[in-house]
Amino acid sequence: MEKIKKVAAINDLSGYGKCSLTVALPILSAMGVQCCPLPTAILSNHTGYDSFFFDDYTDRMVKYFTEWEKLKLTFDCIYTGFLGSEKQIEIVENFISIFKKDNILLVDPVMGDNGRIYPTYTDEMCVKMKKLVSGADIVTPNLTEACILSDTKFKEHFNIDEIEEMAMKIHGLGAKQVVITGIKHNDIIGNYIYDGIGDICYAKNVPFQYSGTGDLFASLLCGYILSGYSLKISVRKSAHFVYKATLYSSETGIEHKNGVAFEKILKDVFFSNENEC
Ligand code: PXL
Repeated sequence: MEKIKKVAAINDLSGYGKCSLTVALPILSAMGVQCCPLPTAILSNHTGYDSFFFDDYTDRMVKYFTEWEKLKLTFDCIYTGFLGSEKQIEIVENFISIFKKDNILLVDPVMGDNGRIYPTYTDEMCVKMKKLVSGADIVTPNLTEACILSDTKFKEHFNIDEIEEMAMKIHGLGAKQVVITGIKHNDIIGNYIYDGIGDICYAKNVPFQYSGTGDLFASLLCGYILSGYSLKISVRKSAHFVYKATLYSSETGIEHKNGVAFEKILKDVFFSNENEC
């Protein structure tokens, strides 16, 4: 019997708006992977709404994972997402120093989107995030985050040479495999992969944007990698599933900030065909 792989998912719990742990938990479970959440913050709803309750979990995180240490837990992957404070990034580094062995560290550097930094994110946190990224096996910035990590000024459109340059800079920080997500080009969307050699995977795009697609992509990528697929195939499969979920969301008229609707197609996660991209 194949053993169930475990992921330590360091991310926030937002009660409404579908992002972070409310995406990672169902997606990884559907993929046959156990998701063990380490909450970074508890929010009533994500920060894309005009108002939200935000309870920073920084002071409780060490006590929380000290119990995991006592239990001698091991993880096949450490997956980090939205981090709520500067100190918290240091705590995550501490967590990594204890739990990172020969397992995978996937850092989704959740800092912003569409050229804008999220309201809870400070400049100091951006600097600290670069340090966290330097130890990552896989890092999955969107274009906005790639600009921050590579000190590049954001603009709407980048050509492929400019994207490669950003990816090389992030790789230069120390991240082994860089996946820059959400490179829009008419009705297709690209994900640029760089691990010393550059490559781009295209998938179909839907001209609608939903919150949580970055978290959906990173959670899927984590699940596919742990299921034994190569990075490139995992990127293609993840991109295709995100396309299907976005299409479904747009067809059902969901408002973008209420989040990408993946629930009804969750069973398709294993039939996400990289060749259909
Ligand atoms: O989806 C990224 C994300 C994660 N967590 C919180 C957010 C956002 C994006 O708005 O607000 C709390």
